Amino acid sequence: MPENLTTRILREHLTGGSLQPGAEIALRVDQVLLQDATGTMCALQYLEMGDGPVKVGTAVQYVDHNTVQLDFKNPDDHRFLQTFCAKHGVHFSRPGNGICHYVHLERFARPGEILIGADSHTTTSGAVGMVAIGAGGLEAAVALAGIPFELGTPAVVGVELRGRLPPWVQAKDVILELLRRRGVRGGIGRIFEFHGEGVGTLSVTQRATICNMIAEVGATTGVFPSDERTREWLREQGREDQWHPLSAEAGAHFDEEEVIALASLEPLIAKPSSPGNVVPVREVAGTDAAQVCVGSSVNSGYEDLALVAAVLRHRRLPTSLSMTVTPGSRQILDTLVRSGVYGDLVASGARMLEPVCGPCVGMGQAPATGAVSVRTFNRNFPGRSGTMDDRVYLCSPATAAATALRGVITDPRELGDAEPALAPAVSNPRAFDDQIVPPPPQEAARRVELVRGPNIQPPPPQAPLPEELSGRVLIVVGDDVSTGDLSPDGAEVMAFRSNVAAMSRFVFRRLDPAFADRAGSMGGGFIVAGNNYGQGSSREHAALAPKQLGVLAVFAKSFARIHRRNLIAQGILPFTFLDPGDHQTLAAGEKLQLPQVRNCLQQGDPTCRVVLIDRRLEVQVDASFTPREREILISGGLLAQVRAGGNPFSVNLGHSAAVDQGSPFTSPLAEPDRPR
Ligand code: MIC
Repeated sequence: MPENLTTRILREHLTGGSLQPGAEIALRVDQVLLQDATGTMCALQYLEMGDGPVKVGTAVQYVDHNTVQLDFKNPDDHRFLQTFCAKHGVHFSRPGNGICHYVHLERFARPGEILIGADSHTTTSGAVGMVAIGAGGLEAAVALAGIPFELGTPAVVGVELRGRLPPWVQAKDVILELLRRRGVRGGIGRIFEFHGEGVGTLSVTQRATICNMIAEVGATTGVFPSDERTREWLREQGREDQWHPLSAEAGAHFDEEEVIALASLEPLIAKPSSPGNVVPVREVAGTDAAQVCVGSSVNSGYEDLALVAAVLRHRRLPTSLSMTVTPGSRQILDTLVRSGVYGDLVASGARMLEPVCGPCVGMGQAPATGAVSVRTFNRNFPGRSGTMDDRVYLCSPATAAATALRGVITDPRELGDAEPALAPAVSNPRAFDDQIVPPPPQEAARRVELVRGPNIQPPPPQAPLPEELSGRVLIVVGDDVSTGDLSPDGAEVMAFRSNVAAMSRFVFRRLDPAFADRAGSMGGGFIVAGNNYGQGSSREHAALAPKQLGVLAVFAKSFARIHRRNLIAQGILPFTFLDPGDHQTLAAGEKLQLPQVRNCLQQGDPTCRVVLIDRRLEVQVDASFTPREREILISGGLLAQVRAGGNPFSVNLGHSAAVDQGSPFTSPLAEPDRPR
């Protein structure tokens, strides 16, 4: 049968299992992407598995999330990461170089390779024909250790693109169209592969926009072919030698099919407070907007910002409106300056931000009470902007520019038939290569001392699953709870990403401010949830922090992909209800017992029993874990399992001593003669 591109890349990297839908496979990893907000925990967990250089071809640590340095915590993380990289063979991209996904696309992404990244939008690199998958920090650490990445074989959805986008309709509208069709759960367990004549009409950065937000559909990733446009991109980046053509074979089979006629699309917008809440812009046109934010790991490319500048050239923003613009990388920033685009934006009254994640993760620029904020970002989960009852809309740069100009949500087609001409890009792609520091030779690396500040503390320990679990239901939540509710965005909480105990105080802050105290007084317990629990980011803190509070298992109608993996990696049992109606049965405060749960997993039973002690009731939950998942859960987590040498695909890390779990205010890692 003619093969699609996804299957080809997976097959070429297969180290175990077989490529049958749903069956477990193990994949050789070529590249690992890390960012600072998930990177510190990743590094600490790597050090708990072993020492020495990472065992992956290319690993890059970016600093782009926690860049608001309100006190010592974030700079301490940066310094720790910089020394970790130098000591362990990882490239280090200093703060200001840009948002990890843009810089990775510019400097490292390669057709045909596999990238695992500790960030859900790692999928962006699919734009050049990579299989690029987001994962938790611990899973990224395992990949750094050279252990293949394991997953259930995803279904491949072929998305045929026909024709060409009309004026004012952009790549963002293509992915918003997919979100309109499928919602935020419609991509779970799937890779979306784009093909058809319309593909060639899209540049690599347009493809990156689509791949970035494929994460919002819940997908494993998105993949574009590597074609002449890819070659053009790599040439512009001074890396044409890394190009080779890749595409699906003619008549390739796909498990599911979608067709998008590009010419028939219109400007779309996601209303508050879900990326899946998509309507045509014309339906909400005329809504007052107080803020417009352009940028983030999506729509921060040169063409995105140059279009906004062209719309605003020689115009002034309405006084009632505040606008921010974020370039995706130092290279893009430089191009904006050389091409005159920066000047046009400044003159319009826009606030120019540095190339970091910034307002996309609630690092400043929170909207005013009740105000509408129109953003080109990828997520608008409730409260993510920093304002708890925010009203954030997601749209393309064209719609954002038209909205900024008029002060009300505006369909950009109202600005005329043709888009304005863009200032030609004057760029110097390799000018900043030396800002990404390659790791030193091994001899020098050995002499590097890790510098670990007082806020950097080890993750909660992993202990084997006991024979039975008991405790109370701590909270019952509904559908689509995002990881932002478990591990909130913003400068205040994210500064505790390397201190799980401190961070755990903020779990469910928005939905139930007393949660942490209650979990503490009850000695831990269970979470009951609806569909798509843990949607959104890859932050394993959404599992680490509940673990710190003693959460033992989550019962949900369904789980988001990465969060489910993070729960398993941290030894929290993710059960789905056999009867979704049981979501109503398990009330908050209910005392539960899971008798013989260890045995249930050991036997591979398809279901486990949950006893409601006071009501003498019993419900059955789905326990159809894969053999590997069962093994991890029984060990108490992925770290425990790898350290016990239990990983079926594991390589010898050469070493497995634990990092000192002692005083957080001393730095055991900095002691040069400490045997490790
Ligand atoms: C996001 O967009 O939600 C983030 C912030 O980039 C996260 C990573 C994190 O929480 O550190 C993600 O996408 O995984």
